[in-house]
Amino acid sequence: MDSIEDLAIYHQPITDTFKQPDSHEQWLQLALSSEQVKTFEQQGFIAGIPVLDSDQVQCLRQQLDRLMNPNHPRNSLFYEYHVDESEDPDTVLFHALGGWRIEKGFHDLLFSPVIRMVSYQLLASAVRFFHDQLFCKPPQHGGVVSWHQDFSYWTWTQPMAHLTCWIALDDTTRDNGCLHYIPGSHRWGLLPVTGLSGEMDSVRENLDSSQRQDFDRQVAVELHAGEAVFHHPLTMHGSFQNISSSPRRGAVVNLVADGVWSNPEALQGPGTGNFPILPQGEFLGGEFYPLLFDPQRELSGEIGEIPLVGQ
Ligand SMILES: O=C(O)CCC(=O)C(=O)O
Repeated sequence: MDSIEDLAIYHQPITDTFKQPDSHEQWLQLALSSEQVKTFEQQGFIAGIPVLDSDQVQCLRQQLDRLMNPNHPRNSLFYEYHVDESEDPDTVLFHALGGWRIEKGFHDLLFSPVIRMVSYQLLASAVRFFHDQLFCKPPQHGGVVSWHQDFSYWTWTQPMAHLTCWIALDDTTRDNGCLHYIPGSHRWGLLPVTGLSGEMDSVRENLDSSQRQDFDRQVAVELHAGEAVFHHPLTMHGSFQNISSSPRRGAVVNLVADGVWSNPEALQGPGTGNFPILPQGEFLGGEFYPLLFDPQRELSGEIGEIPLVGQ
């Protein structure tokens, strides 16, 4: 593999980091229970799903250290790369999209069998990769991610059939800036964008009185390293600053149902960076949007026993 090879050309795992199931029974063992699927439907998220073992966490942490170095030989492949350059490089606040093109562990994370199976259940459809993200908050750093709904940034793809899987690479706690959610907010509809950085609660001004009551019932989702939380594209979520003495690192895999199409006419202004946006009306597919789970192929058509959203 040469130094600038783009890993996006591989639409299957490149390493043995994530062993793939080879029978229907093995897939079934990874599936959420019907209670967990109901919880997702009621709350708009389901937390504490084990995705990585400790070796996989270690492997991704090492590769993340490399990705955070702006001199990485494949840095130009990121879709977006944001570092707070005024900070010391060891304590930098980091948000980037596109790590899957650059480091093998983050490429193969897309093919985590748990992510593949759970996304199938929560999208109730064949699953395509949308994009990935890395969110790292160094020790004792502001790093607020204001309350938001992911779909408010994704209207350039339609219809809304999206899912987020946020994976902890450190134990996440209230002190180090774990994710917070508003249960039931996925039923609020799409609210205007109020921004990701800055004032944590700016969204509050757009809420009606019943939404404000929900807003006050926000919950912190603390995770062990290697666990994930899956959330609906309209679920309101955000994270407070890291006031602890250790980093809070997270990897995100964003997914779509197969059949979602590109709608760049909805994009306003700059800000899409190096994102591989397809022409208007084209179905997401091709090099940058691999198919991750096809129930007909993986489950040989025997899909009846697996609980899905909407059943
Ligand atoms: O990692 C964070 O604190 C924010 C993550 C987030 O907003 C997201 O994955 O949609």
